[in-house]
Formats: sequence, C-alpha cells, structure tokens
Amino acid sequence: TAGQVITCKAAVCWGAGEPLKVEDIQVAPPEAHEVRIKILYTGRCARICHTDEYTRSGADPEGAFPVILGHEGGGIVESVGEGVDSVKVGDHVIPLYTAECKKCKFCTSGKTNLCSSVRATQGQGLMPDKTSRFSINGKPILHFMGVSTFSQYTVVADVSVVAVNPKAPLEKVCLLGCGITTGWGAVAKQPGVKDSTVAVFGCGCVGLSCLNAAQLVKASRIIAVDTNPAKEEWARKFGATEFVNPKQLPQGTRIQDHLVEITDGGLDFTFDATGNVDVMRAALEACHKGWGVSTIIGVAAAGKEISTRPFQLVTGRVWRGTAFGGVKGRTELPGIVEDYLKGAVKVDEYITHEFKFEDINKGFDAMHAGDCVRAVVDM
Ligand code: NAD
Ligand code: AHE
Ligand code: ZN
Repeated sequence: TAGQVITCKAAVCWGAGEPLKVEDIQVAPPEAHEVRIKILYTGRCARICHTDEYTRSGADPEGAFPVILGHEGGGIVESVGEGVDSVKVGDHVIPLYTAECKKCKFCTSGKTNLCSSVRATQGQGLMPDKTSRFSINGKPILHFMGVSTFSQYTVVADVSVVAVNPKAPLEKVCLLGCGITTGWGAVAKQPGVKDSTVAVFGCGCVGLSCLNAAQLVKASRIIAVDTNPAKEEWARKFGATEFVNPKQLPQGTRIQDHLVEITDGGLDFTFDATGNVDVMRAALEACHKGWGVSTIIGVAAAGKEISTRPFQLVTGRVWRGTAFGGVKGRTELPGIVEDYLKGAVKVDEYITHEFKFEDINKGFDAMHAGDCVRAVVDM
C-alpha cells in the first residue's frame, strides 16, 4: 500500500453538534517528514465529555469542520515519507497531539513540553504544508489535533508520533496518548508532592490518573473531590485516602472552605480535572496560604474565564496549568509504557467499555453519566 491512496473507514464529524458518521474516506500517502499509521485502537470516553466531544459540540474556538476527531490511539506504521528516520514501517506507535521536534525554542528551552513546530497548522486542521491527507471523493476533510485517531488510517507529522515497546498491548497503551499520561504527568512532574497534601477535583480518567501518581510519589494525604457519588469507589481504588462530594456538604458550605477547614489551612497541591471554571477557582482557593500550588488541567469551553481575588495570589498561592501533563511525548512516553509493563502505572483499570468501530457513537445518547471512565474502540 505504500505510496498509494488508501480507502478506509473513518468517523467524520460534518459540522458542530452533529453525530459522527462512519464514512469511506481516502487517505493520501505521507509526504516528506510524515508518517501513515494503521490505527488499531482509539480511546474515547463513551459519554458526553472530554476534548473530542468538546470540539464536536462546537464549544472549541479552534473547531473546524468537516473533521476526523480522535486524539488517543495506538497503531502500526504503514509507510513513511521521505526523510523520516525516527520511526519505521511496522513500529508500534502512539500518535502525539503535543508534538516534540527537539529543535524549536520551546523544545530546547528545557522549560516546557509545548512545541511550536506544527502547532499553527495543527490548530487549523492541516498538515504542516497546509493541506489535508484526508478526502471523500476529492473533498478535503480536516485533521484534528495533528493526529485524527478516529480513522483506520491516519497521517501525522514525524514529530507527532513515537514508537513504543511492541510487547505493550496497543488496545491498552493507546490510552497513554492523552488522559492517563496527562494526569500522571501533572502530578509526577510537579516537584514537591512527596509527603505533601493533595486534592484532585474530578475523578474521570484524568483525575484518577492524578490520584494514581499522587500515591506513587507518596503524597501524605490524597483527597478526591467529585459530585458523582459513584466515583468514591473509583477514587479509592486509584489511591485517594479521602473522598468529598461537594453536593453533600451542609447547605451553603463551599467546597474550598470545607477543604481548608479539614486540612489545617489548605492543601499543598490541588489539580482541576473537570474543565469547570468555578471548580478551578475552588481548587485555587483550597490551596494553603503562602505556598499552595493549583494546576489547571481541565479544558474550559469557549468564552469561559477564570477569576479569583488577586489577594489569593498576593498571599502566596500559585495558579498554573499543564498540557499533556508536561510530558515530552517522544522523549518520555516510551518510558511511561515501560513503567506500565512493570506495573507501576495503571492503564487496564480505566477501561470500562469496548466498542466496535461502527458503534463509535454509542453512549453519546444511551449511557448514563458517570459509568464510563474510558472506552477503547477496536478500529
Ligand atoms: P470526565 O468527564 O471523564 O471526568 C470529569 C469528572 O469531573 C467526572 O467524574 C465528573 O463527575 C466530575 N465533575 C464534574 N463537575 C464537577 C464538580 N463541579 N465538582 C467536582 N467534580 C466534578 O473527563 P476526563 O476525561 O477525566 O477529562 C477531564 C478534563 O481534562 C476535561 O476538561 C478534558 O477536556 C481535560 N483534559 C485536559 C488535558 C490537558 O492536556 N490539559 C488532557 C486531557 C483532558
Ligand atoms: N482548541 C482548544 C484547546 C484545548 C486544549 O487546551 N487542549 C489541550 C489538550 S486537551 C486533551 O484532551 C492542549 O494540549 N492544549 C495545548 C495546545 O497547544 O493546544 C481551545 O480551547 O482553543
Ligand atoms: Zn484528551
């Protein structure tokens, strides 16, 4: 198939708010510094949530249509374009929505995992040469987050993919392409969490992964916060030492006030894994005066803004955020896969649902909120 157009199935979103439609699409061969991947598994959350749903719904200011969504996946390299030397045909790979070129100002700064090499075109749904490799009968279909994993074949820039140990089952480690790595990195790469108190707001895949990492790095107290009571059992399984449901506090008690009260002045570290800007505020204000650090992970809808009294920061709390957990995909993801193989990082435990590709839409309508942490779609 190398060098030829491949016709395969992909889930296409034709417009904001529309359900995904499984269509026959054409996937052009990779150009120079591009890689074509046979996607075997893609992760998604089966209910209304997460970043794919955020873009599908029309809430993403960068959303453009028609598009092939999906940003968590695992596959095998089918062919490579000219000049690709970082992966080869047959490699087991995870596509990376946070690229790593190892050359740009960001990559060489030693200060961030963000990379500027392909971010501008990625945001427009295009490959670095400003064209698309996807089409239906000649009509171009856009890429998503530089990866588009809801397709049986996808094309990505060579800076947006990493080879991992082929012994790791792709139907599991596909989830390391986003949710798990994001929560894990947000905590594990944050200095000082050992022996400190931690609160994690939101116990979806991202929040649970924060809890898992907080336990691994030996935080002293790990408080999980979620409005869904069913998440308590999940949270404890992933390392929470306590669980608080903000809805079950006495009338008029704010979650931040409750947390400050039970922690003798506030948490050392808090993490927002909800995407709700009121929760982000609560997470900051639950931090200890003088040193508490709050990390925003959740993605808030277009137009939403965070606020708090500046006094919260004047008195020493720090508000920060992270993308993909601060993890440099090409440099660090293979090691996280090894940690999974050694049993240190949980992955299998997040999978609550498995779907056939034609059923990729299941759950947008049918599922009850809260019963899906992660679904893996067999492509
Ligand atoms: P999810 O929907 O599975 O989980 C969210 C959890 O938050 C649920 O358990 C829900 O009950 C809980 N929740 C909702 N409202 C709450 C409230 N007011 N107080 C406490 N808990 C509340 O989502 P997920 O897949 O875990 O992703 C979480 C967020 O992280 C999303 O916004 C997603 O877009 C974002 N995200 C960001 C990055 C990044 O790189 N920054 C990466 C992945 C995901
Ligand atoms: N287009 C969105 C951006 C949303 C966003 O912040 N995305 C995260 C990843 S979420 C994965 O589930 C991210 O990596 N951000 C850094 C970046 O460069 O996009 C919007 O709101 O505009
Ligand atoms: Zn994601």
